[in-house]
Amino acid sequence: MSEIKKVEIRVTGMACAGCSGAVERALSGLDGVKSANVDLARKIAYVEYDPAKLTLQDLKRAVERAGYKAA
Ligand SMILES: [Cu+2]
Repeated sequence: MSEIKKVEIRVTGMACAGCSGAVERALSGLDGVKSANVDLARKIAYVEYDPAKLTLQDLKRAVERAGYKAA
């Protein structure tokens, strides 16, 4: 069993709760993501994921596919 990693990803381009919900769904839908919570006011996505299945880069790509910028 591999260790779960926690990261904070800065997400820009979100304007409302619909946006943060879309980012959460994009991240949660990835195989290997245990949890994804987006703080709209702080513009940060808090993600717990399995590094054996995904990289940080994969998480950022999912955010960008949903239409937002990840840093
Ligand atoms: Cu929105």
